[in-house]
Amino acid sequence: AIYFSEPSRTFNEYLLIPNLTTKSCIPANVTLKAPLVKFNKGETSPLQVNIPFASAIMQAVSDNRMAVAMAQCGGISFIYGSQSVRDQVVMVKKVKNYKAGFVVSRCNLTPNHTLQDVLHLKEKTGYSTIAVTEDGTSTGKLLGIVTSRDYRLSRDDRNKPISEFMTPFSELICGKIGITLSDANDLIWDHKLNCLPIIDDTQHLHYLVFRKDYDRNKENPNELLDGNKSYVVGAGINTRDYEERVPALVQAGVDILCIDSSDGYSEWQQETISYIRKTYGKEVKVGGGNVVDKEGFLFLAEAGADFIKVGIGGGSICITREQKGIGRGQASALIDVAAARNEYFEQTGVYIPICSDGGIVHDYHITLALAMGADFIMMGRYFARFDESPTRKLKVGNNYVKEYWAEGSNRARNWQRYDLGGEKGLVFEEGVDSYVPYAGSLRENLANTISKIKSTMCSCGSLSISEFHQKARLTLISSTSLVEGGAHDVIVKDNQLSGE
Ligand code: MZP
Repeated sequence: AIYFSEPSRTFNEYLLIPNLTTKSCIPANVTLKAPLVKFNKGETSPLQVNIPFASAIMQAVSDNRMAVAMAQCGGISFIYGSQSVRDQVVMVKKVKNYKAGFVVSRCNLTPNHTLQDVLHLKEKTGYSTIAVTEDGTSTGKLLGIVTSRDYRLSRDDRNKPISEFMTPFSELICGKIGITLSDANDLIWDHKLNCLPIIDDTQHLHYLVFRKDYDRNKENPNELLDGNKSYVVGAGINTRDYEERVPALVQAGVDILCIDSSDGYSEWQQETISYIRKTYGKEVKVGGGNVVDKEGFLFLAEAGADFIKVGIGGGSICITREQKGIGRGQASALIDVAAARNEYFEQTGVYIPICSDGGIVHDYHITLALAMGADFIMMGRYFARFDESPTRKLKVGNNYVKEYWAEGSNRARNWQRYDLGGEKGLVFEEGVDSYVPYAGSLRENLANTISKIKSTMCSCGSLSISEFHQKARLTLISSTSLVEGGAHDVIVKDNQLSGE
């Protein structure tokens, strides 16, 4: 046997050391743009994300709804492949055909109707948001909307025209796409997010977002969000049915593929990539993985992968290490693969982005992964907690939770992810079925995470991820300094103790 001299390390064992922060190094100047696919020295990647986040290729994480939300936030989802080709294609098409703007309900009023008319219509239909159009028809020009907030504010002004209290279209930008206001129910203004949450008939939550700086010359909401362009979306594939799945996904307009496997250092992946290259040349982008060392990286790089995913056994729901005894601490895996990627770049002039997949527990782990050389980060648990994930929200005890199950659990039965040839089927489980604490909306949580990352990057004197790769200085921590890192030697107040 060959023994690695260094132990297998995790993110928890590292910290960043600050560099000089220059005056221009402020969060507003930091860009988190990241390459998704390989590119030659001096060029830029043909596919990039504005934030270095990918949602995991999992049933409990990445469906079409998550994919749209991720794309709207500047990241990317890889729609899970553990479903029929047909169902996966439907999801990809839903993302690609997603149209910005919103359809006006059949229950409209004109600006000259009164608040009394609004209340009457509300009573009759149950809708608490009413669209106001020029002529009161659903196809008429949209002038604004009246929400339940307006009714509350203006109870005494029942005879005043709507125009006095409606939210004009000029202040409205529609984050929702595809449902009619008439499909919506139970609308309550969200003061914190400054937007109007809408739940459609499939119980999915959408938002109408209001923005003050809206360009008044542009009246068509369709023109406002991202033009006729469609959202970028990825999809997971496997090494069994790729001759059927890949053409169907390509036809549906998928932007990038990723071979979804717990162990990517295999001839099966080489064959799959080679099929894609033979059939589509460089046109169709495909990532490979997962690997945890230089050998695995080089194998997939030579096989032609456009990006390479790193991580075995570190996922929050993963029991591969317990079941099979393979894997590697995520930090060690990443550090090794990043070094191999840099060496490969120096030798060939080809930069292959690497994605750190799984094992992110705290937001700062994301920053550490970027510092260690990851170009983007794939997460499951993180995204499963949000409204946009495809799973049920439940109340367990006094807490709200969302379901989150592993691809190698009996629930998902994604045997292709663990396929090593031979018989089809999942022989033993490599993951668990679990709950994660419900955490609210993707957008709000992402904004918080991103501000932490940017702030740390400023402390480390870096304005971009590539600069961070070069400048970051990391230190291993001892177990005693780990204690020093949390609140210690004080009595931490909580509501019960302090009586607040
Ligand atoms: P995490 O973000 O929840 O820690 O990890 C998500 C990652 O765990 C996924 O992207 C995938 O690589 C991995 N995963 C998914 N299912 C299993 C399993 O059944 C698994 N063991 O390890």
